[in-house]
Amino acid sequence: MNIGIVLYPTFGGSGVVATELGKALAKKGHQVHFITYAQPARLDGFEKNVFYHEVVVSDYPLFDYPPYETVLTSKIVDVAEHEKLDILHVHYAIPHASAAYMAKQILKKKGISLPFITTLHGTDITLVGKDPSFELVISFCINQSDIVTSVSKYLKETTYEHFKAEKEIIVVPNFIQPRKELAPPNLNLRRRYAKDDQYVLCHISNFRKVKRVEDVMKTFHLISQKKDGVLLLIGDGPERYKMEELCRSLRLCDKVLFLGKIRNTQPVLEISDLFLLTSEIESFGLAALEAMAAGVPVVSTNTGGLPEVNHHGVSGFLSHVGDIEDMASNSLKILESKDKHLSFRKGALKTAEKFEATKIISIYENLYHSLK
Ligand code: GMT
Repeated sequence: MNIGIVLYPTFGGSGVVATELGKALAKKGHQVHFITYAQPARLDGFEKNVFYHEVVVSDYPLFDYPPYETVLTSKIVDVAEHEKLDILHVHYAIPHASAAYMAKQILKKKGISLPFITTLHGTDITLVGKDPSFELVISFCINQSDIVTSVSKYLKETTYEHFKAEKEIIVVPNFIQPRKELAPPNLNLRRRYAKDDQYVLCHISNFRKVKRVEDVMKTFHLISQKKDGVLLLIGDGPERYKMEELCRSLRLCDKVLFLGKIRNTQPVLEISDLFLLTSEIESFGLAALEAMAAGVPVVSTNTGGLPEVNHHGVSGFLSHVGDIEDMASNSLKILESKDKHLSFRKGALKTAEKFEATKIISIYENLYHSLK
């Protein structure tokens, strides 16, 4: 099939899922056309059957806001017509589903049919969507999509709660490629960051407020009072400076490493003993799943879709949002002995297997075929 994928190209989970999905579909022989405003973060190779169409919005002095949605719509129409798209898969309702709807209408006038699937990832529904000014458009786009999917049961229920969605929402979780089996850490790499008797704690996010990264630092501070270790922070974003200040005031700077926007997080996960995710809300928590797929147990909050991913007492532990004492005590439970740690590592990997890529990609493929 010829498949168009519209996504946000940044480091966010929705962009990662959309890019990995497209790359996997291309490997299966489909022609995949990515449509967005910049080269997607995980689309760095030269891969067969993969095409990238950049949406360029010119800066016009009359406009206070660049008309991205209009230019995106034109690009979708152009790609659909000339690349003979069979289907369009848009990730995020705003503004991708509305651009898809508009493109579909334009193409219809030309005698071309373009069914589209909308995948809801979270921020469009849980945060932005609750702003009443978006509600009308999002509800409309959900109902006009040929198929709507959401990445968790939680997100499906929240969407029905806050929007006038009449359409059936199909839950298709995020996916990963789990390790075949647990492997010992790469000691040469690990020793660059930690001594052999120190644990390695890791957090990966875009440092948005919703991630409550200060709770990562505070939890680490509490753990450090009982056990010596290091904290590796991957990513960057608006809360970075606050984090640096907190790190200084807690006198933790020699134990905390800000490693920035590392594209391939695998090697970091492979030397980590524990992953911490302290978010206020997470519709799924792909970062936690990626850690589990590398055999790293997760201590997270119990919010949104996280309990669907991180299984309490098996792949890690869940705590209430903001309960740093509980998160620290749970972390220590996992780190307290080699045997305990190993059983949680096994539990993490086993739980991650439920989200194995080939299974989930086939679900999307079947949905595409159902619209052909
Ligand atoms: O979490 C972010 O800040 C990025 C965001 C995005 O829009 O890319 O991630 C959302 O989609 C991911 C992929 O489905 C989910 O794993 C994340 O949980 C979700 N983020 C939130 O709900 C805050």
